[in-house]
Amino acid sequence: MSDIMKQESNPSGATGMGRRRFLNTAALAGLASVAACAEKPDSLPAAQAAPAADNAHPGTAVHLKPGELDTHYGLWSGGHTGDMRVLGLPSGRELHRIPCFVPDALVGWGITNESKQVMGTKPDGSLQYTVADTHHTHASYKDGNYDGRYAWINDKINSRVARIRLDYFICDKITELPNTQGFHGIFPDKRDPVDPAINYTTRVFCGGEFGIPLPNDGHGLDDTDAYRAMFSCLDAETMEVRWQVLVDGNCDLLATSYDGKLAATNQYNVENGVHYEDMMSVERDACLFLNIARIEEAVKAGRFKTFGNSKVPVVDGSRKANADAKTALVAYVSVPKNPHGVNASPDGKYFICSGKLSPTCTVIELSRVLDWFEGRAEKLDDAIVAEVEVGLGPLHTAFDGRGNAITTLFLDSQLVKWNVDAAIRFHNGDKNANYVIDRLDVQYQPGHVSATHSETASADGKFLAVGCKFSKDRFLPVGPLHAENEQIVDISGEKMVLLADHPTRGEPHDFIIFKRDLVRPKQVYDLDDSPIAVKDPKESSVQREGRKVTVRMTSQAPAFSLREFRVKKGDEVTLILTNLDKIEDLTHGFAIPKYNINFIVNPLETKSVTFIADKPGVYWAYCTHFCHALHLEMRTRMIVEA
Ligand code: RUQ
Ligand code: CUA
Ligand code: CA
Repeated sequence: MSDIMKQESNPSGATGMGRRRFLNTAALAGLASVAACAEKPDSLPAAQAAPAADNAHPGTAVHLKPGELDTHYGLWSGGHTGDMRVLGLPSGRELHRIPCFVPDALVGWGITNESKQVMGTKPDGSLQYTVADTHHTHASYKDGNYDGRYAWINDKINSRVARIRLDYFICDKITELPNTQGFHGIFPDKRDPVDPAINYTTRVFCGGEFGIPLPNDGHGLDDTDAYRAMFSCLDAETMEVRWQVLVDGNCDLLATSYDGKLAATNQYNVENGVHYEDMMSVERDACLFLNIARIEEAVKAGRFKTFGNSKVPVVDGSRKANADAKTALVAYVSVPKNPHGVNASPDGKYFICSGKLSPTCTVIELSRVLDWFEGRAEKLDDAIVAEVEVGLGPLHTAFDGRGNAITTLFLDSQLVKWNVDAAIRFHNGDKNANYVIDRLDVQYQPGHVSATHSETASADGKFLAVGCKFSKDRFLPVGPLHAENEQIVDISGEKMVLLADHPTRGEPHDFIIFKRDLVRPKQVYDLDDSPIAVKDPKESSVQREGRKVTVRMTSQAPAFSLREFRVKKGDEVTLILTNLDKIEDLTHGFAIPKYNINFIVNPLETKSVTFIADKPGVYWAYCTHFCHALHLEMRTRMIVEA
């Protein structure tokens, strides 16, 4: 084991004062090589030992018997695959993937007309984008807890937000943010800032990470001082962008308060740098607090601009325009060097901002931020009620609902469990306040962490999942790219107990975990969900209007309602297929060889595809989803006449 590894795996107590330092470039380079180096298996640290008997507690069983159901759902960002993963927890079994930003041949996502409409197309009908980089996923709230209506997920590459309906587990809307590049953090609000009757999510906030010229139309290319980033607010129902706030620095992760009044985003680039050295050149960056009611008043009063072709009102959230608390829309709270995650504690009192390049977490009391906005406090920095060392490379924080925070330490490869109240006492001079309760080595370099109902008022501290960016020796090698390691940890006792490793293909990022009874997934569609449904096999038809041909068809195991259909070479064919099987899970597929078409239709679901019949011949369109003993026989002939 290398010395640096040993030093990093210090399992006990608060970090020594000797380690209190901000990381510089050289230190980071050294530590990065620890993460990346291919060490021989025998030189790696031993796996986590089984907990000693006195640490043992009833805990969480991850190994379910065959047929046993998980108690929780997990909604996971899929990363590069542009989809949302649905896991059963605590087993970690993957149940489903909901395609959002990237085509998918099971669902026919990006292939059917309906999905293309959601994804967005170019004038020629092809998809606007086919790549994505999803990071964060969060769900809608009511009364401080998830309400099972919607989830949202971001695409950082093309600044898009996808909404998932949690009844059908499908993506139903995608919005592309204007004036934004590198859209990173996302978080729904938890209630209305003004109207107490609206105790559920009506807005979704989005943080833009990269500064760009505004509008980004070819002007000001090298005027990097004028590059700016944007914070956006979407309407949760319509998914339209309501307003934006132009900020100095950048937005990264997001959190929202339980009273709806504040949203926060951490900044690692107050320097407005364009190179990484510039971005880490000052010792303190910021955590921004946005006063939602004031921003919406400013928009109403017409105090906004627009940029380029976008009609979205943009208010001024720059430091200069927001120095006066009485009128400020945004408060810039100073936090240490290049912070990462910001997370809202379940008691509604604090936002915790992780230091990343500083070994600290900063605890910011929300009522004090509001005091500043409302003229009751002079100094904004008084809102910082603790800034305590937790270990090297703190990134994200989960909560157990018992006053403890659990933070990932990327460089230390650890989870640290610390008590927020004790940290505040320590910060106020009580050096006997031992705020660090436990440390657990994880394998390795953890990023995201989330616990059962972690960022809700119902956080119950049962178990958590931690997304480790490197698995090194934990799984069979599969070429140069190793699996990442998602670990399940029991947090129900004082000591954290590692329960299981799960390999996952990179790079999944963030997730939420909630009780299974929060959602009631529908088992069959309603025929009326689609305005073009073919409700009876007798309605099956092939209709021609000039060169446009519409083929209407149904499926019922083991047959399609048309045994064949004829079109002419060069026709534009629209094929509409309704699955009239009504039994849950009796799904059929529909593929046409050489025409790049494949999709499924679930019970009573309707989908359509449009294509040019440019290749004459016989094409057996067949069922691609095993449905019946005669599944292989379930086919129809598309005959394309020359
Ligand atoms: S952020 S590892 Cu997009 Cu994932 Cu913190
Ligand atoms: Cu229908 Cu297989
Ligand atoms: Ca910085």
